[in-house]
Amino acid sequence: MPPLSRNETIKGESRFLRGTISRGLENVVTGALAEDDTQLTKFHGIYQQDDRDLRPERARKRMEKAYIFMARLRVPGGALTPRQWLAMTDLARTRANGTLRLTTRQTIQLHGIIKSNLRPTIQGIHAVLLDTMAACGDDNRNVIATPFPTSPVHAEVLATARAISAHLRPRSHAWHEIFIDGTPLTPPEQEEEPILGRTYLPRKFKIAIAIPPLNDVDVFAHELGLIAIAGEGRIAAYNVVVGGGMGMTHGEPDTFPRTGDLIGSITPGQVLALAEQVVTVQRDWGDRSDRKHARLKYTIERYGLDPFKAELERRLGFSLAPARPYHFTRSGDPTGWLVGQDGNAHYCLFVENGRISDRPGRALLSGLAEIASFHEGRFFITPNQNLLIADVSPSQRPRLEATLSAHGFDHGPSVLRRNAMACVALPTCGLALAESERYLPTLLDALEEIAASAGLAKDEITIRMTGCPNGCARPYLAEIGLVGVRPGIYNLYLGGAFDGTRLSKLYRRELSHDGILGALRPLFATYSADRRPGERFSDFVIRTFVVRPTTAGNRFHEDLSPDLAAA
Ligand code: SRM
Ligand code: SF4
Repeated sequence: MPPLSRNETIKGESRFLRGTISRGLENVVTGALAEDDTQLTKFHGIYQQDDRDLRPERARKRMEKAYIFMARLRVPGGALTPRQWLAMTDLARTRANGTLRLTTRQTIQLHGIIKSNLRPTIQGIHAVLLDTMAACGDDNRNVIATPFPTSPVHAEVLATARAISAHLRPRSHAWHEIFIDGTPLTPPEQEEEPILGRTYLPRKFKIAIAIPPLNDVDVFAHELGLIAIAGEGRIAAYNVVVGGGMGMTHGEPDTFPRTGDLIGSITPGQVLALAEQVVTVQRDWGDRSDRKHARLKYTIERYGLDPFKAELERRLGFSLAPARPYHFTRSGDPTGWLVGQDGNAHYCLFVENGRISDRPGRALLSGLAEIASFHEGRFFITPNQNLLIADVSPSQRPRLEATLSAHGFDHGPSVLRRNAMACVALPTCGLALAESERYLPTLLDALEEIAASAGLAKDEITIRMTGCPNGCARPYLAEIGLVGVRPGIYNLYLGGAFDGTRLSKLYRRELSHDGILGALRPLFATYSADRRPGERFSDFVIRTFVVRPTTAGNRFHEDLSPDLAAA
């Protein structure tokens, strides 16, 4: 047996996620925590980072890095009340870097929190009945679900997302003890983790629920995907997808993104048992020696899908029913005004790369805080870094629009921009190889011009960028994916399906800004001239042999064009 990874020992010796975090928070000699504790804080939704922009200067001055922390909320289904929104705005202003960052998993990150502000931040989150538990770490992450109340089954799906999240959450009281109360609610030796186990999961675990025809959650990118099958205003069944994931490492072909496999269907009453047993199979079968191969997608590749399904059904004590028919039409979010069958109006606000801030000419943080002060409905963060202002009464609609306009909100970004997203990357992400959130807007300025001159100004094409191959903005499911290699240089992927059902393929390696434009300009021109009626950009590049389709997740690195394969 290969030796266990270091993280397994850290978890096992942590006394259910306590480590020495409490002591570290009180140590004023350094702005950092002990190294092992930085692995444990992830289970509490907290990452230790440093401002990478400041690294050279601080190194020159022989100062320690500018340590800061990121706190990520657990918000199943993305739903927040206006009061909670206001509290998060206040924390962003008083304890963090003055911004709220909406994420691709339907939650909020607060960046730039210094160590002495961590406890007050988490207490401020707790005060409005929110938490950051299991938002990161080797556990079940924020459960995401289609946020649009326009679907008649949305309320049921939201309740299911919340129930799964509560069921799979760590049972340890460490979060309360360290950040809220200070005293143990339960002595650690009396605690138990009946589902996750003493050493928790081998790696992160992700769940999404989609309501067709919208695949806004990218249901095939998750360890466990549930596709709600509606019947007469209620959910009749959920189709079950297992083994999806995005991350890979450049130059290591045994790491790859993978779309999940559809293995059958269950009734709504079976959801919690199913989620629990998919987790326990992965808990027991997942690779605990090599974290690069520890996700469920590799467990399924190693054991095979049929043995995995057989073990799952054995643990469940029942067989899955055959999968039900379903149809997706798109990924991403429909932005702008939407009206539900009950007549309620909802405004899906496009938030560029999820960053909500006040900057000259565009005070989105203040504008949304003002809206939260009079809005009587709910807010939903979408899985595409946007914000849905839900349940807007007709009388409030003009006030909402006027408030957005008064704060410089742009109601008319191009369709290209509305279908684009980028991960955080620099300066906070310790793993970033290149810019992403700070660079994509500039690239889009140029691509908008190219698209317009090719006659594609009104065409939806999904573009996603990440600063490294980990895949946080799910670039391998975009029609155009750009993945950072080193500063200013990106690999270009093409052919991910518009509805999120097919992975992309590497098209060009190591492109600069001009290289990206040079590669896409002729493709936009031929697409505009030669496409078939209704043909999507990604389907066109496959039909015209620009790239070959990825037919299964583990074939992502195969069937490259001859020049790339040879390189
Ligand atoms: Fe991610 C690590 C940001 C969604 C795959 N991700 C990170 C870290 C925490 C960097 C780190 O470990 O030090 C990034 C923090 C950056 C920062 O400064 O804020 C980070 N990931 C994000 C967010 C904020 C991107 C965004 O711009 O919205 C998303 C937060 C989600 C949330 O709210 O929970 C985010 N990350 C994703 C997704 C998309 C998804 O889940 O749908 C993926 C791909 C799906 C998947 O997991 O396969 C993703 N993040 C990763 C990976 C690669 C994991 C792998 O096993 O392949 C890492 C690195 C790791 O875990 O070692 C990573
Ligand atoms: Fe950081 Fe890479 Fe994730 Fe971007 S994709 S946030 S660079 S880990």
